[in-house]
Amino acid sequence: RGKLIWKHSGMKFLYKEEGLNKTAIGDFLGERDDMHLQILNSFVELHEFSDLNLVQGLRQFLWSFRLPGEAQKIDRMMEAFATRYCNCNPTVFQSTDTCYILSFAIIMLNTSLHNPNVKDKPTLERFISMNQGINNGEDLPDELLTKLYESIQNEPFKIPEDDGNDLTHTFFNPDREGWLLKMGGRVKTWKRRWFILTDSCLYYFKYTTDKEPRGIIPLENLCVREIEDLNKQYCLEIYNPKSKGQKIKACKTENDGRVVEGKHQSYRISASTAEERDEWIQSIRASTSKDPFYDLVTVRKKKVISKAQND
Ligand code: 4IP
Repeated sequence: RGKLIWKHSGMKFLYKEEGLNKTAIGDFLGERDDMHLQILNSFVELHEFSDLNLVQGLRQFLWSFRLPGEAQKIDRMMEAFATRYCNCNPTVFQSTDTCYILSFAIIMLNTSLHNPNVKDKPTLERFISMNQGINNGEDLPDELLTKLYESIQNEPFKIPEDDGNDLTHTFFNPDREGWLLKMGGRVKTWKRRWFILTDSCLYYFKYTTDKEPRGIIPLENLCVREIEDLNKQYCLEIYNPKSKGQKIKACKTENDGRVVEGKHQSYRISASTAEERDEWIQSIRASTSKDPFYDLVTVRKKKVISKAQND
């Protein structure tokens, strides 16, 4: 009993004490063993979410500590949050998974709307359509999603000790565009092409104003490295580390306009300065390393949508 009382006052201390390092609290609460899980649950139970909408609940929760950077820790904390929110508001969602998925969608929306580096701002309509089917196969009411969207639009989350290493930055995908020289696949001619990197895909165009790309290289499962070339300076290479000697899955446009499969075993690309090459390598790397947070949410989405289909 004494232990329990100690635990409870210890919890209140984490919850109430001003000036405690919120990064340390986040790391501590995210640990996996039973003791830490119990502490996490007790900590989350000190939050009162009754009659708060999900954004209001998240505002309170995300201000009480700083979310750690590790995906599994975030998963445990968001799970505890969703469970508590649903206990406080039992009629809003059909399952805690729904609440969990929507919480992530809101955190990502916050990033997209308020991070100046994100150019493509999602509209309310897109936010609604992105969340179709997440209520165990059914749609959440438009009024609810509209309210949550507007709340984020009007006021971003306040996040403690923002040192650039939190979720709002993790969800930001770097984009890059510029002129580069590319070597052909079978015929090794160098062509100057306008490259655009977006959504883990590399597109190249003959002219910056072209609507259709000449080629598209999906970067999933590919790697990038610096490489020496006898004829060109500042080269990088995009290659598949697992299937050497095989063609990379990509597509290109022939001179007669037909779209065909790419013929490259690797893509050799030359930049005009070492700095530019390094920036491209960095951006390509960032977009090929899959974001672990998307995986967390994807798994749940599949679960709640297929649950409904099997019912
Ligand atoms: C072409 O050489 C161009 O370099 C193409 O680049 C390239 O296609 C061809 O490679 C290569 O044969 P010529 O124009 O001198 O014939 P682009 O399409 O940018 O014009 P890639 O696949 O690099 O786009 P292969 O693999 O089709 O031979």
